[in-house]
Amino acid sequence: MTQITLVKGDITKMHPDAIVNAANSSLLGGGGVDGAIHGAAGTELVHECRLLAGCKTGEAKITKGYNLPAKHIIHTVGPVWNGGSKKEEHLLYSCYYKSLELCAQHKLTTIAFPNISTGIYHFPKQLAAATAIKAVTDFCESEPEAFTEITFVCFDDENYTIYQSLLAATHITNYE
Ligand code: AR6
Repeated sequence: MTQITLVKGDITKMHPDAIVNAANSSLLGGGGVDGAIHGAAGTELVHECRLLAGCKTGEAKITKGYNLPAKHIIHTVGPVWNGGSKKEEHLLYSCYYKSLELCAQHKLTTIAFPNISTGIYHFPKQLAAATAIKAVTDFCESEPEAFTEITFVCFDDENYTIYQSLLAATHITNYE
């Protein structure tokens, strides 16, 4: 049984087995949550990232967490919102699903996600939240024993409010 948790705050302060980074395809750092994660993890992170040779949109790669409280980082590249006709929804779903698959392959049982693509990449927040929740619930249905806890970490009030109401409507009540 997986507990789905909603929190408001900074993902770099959290202690799950893995936190997810909303990276770009270079994996070499950037702004937003990516900048915060690289800043908190320290410069050794970018050295490991260089060895990964980038990442395609909708895919995910794993590194160590270095100075972060989280042991690992799953780097995934969300889609840039382009009006909705460029498979953005499918690609965002894939970011969440493949991050979970990669964690499960490494026997990691707790994971925290930021709201991928909803910042600099301008994905509409309501659709992004619905897509994220769908990917997580689909994964939990197919592999109910893989995770003990999956956390959605919202940095801004708007995302937090959207997740609160969507999770309530989905009857997922194990959130803070
Ligand atoms: N903890 C949790 N969430 C955060 C934090 C934090 N410390 N900081 C920001 N957010 P964004 P994207 C939220 O722009 O849209 C980078 O330059 C933020 O409020 O970080 O996927 C990459 O290198 C928003 O809801 O990522 C890429 O080039 C969410 O994280 C590009 O930005 C995602 O916003 C990726 O854009």
